[in-house]
Amino acid sequence: MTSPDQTSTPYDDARAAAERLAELTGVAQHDIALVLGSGWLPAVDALGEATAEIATTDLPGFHAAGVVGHSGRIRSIRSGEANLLVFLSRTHYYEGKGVAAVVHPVRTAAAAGCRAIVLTNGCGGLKEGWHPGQAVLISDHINLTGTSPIVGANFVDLTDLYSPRLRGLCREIDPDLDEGVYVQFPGPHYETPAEVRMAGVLGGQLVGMSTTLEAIAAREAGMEVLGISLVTNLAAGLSGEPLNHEEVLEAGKAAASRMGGLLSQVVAKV
Ligand code: 8IG
Repeated sequence: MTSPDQTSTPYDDARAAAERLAELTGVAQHDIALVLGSGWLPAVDALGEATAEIATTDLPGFHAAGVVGHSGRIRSIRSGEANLLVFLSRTHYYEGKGVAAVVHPVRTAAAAGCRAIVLTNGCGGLKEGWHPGQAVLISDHINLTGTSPIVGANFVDLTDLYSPRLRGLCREIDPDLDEGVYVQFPGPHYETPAEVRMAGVLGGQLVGMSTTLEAIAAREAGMEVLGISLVTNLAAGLSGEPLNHEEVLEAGKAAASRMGGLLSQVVAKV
């Protein structure tokens, strides 16, 4: 990665990345950002033709992708009147590169002009009746990482973090979409069955390793936030089977066309 100089803030770094993004893609301003989580990559083609595709490492401040199924690329897609900025991968908290690295794409998207961001992820589901391959809207979150992307006395309000307006638009598209509270564990190990029960007691229905820090940074930057989880597995201890990452990728493939349809209809309405 390019190492920013000592005096630059994360916001300066994001502005520098957004400037380079505009040069490399030829797109002066982007409108809506999407971050594709585990299992969501196959849905990207439904969003439209790529105007440009670059490697995250072409931009200052980005690290190489660390997970199979996360490709380390950024695609600019023209969709109707909107320019979509699609991150085909994310940096996870468990990679140990720091919280600023986790939210750098979010801040770059804001600096590039995006007024809304769609954060997707693959996760474990707790609610009875949910099945692998099902999309669930994130209604709220519990951040169990013990940290924040915000440094300093900036007391950002997180009431209605996950936009009721955007969730409403999603339910106009698919009235069957359920909602749940997303609990971010630090990972990279999956939860124990006892921790899954704890998440349920705390009021969670979705367990994962991403999204909450990005949502906070997006709110700080003034973007509207939509969170959509793909339940790729029943949370540990609920299915009688061990968890594995291949199952996640399989659930994504199986759900790809439905998720692609949902995302393309959502961005048309945002
Ligand atoms: I995909 O069951 C996926 N990511 N923490 N727990 C956690 N993260 C996940 C899970 C899960 N499934």
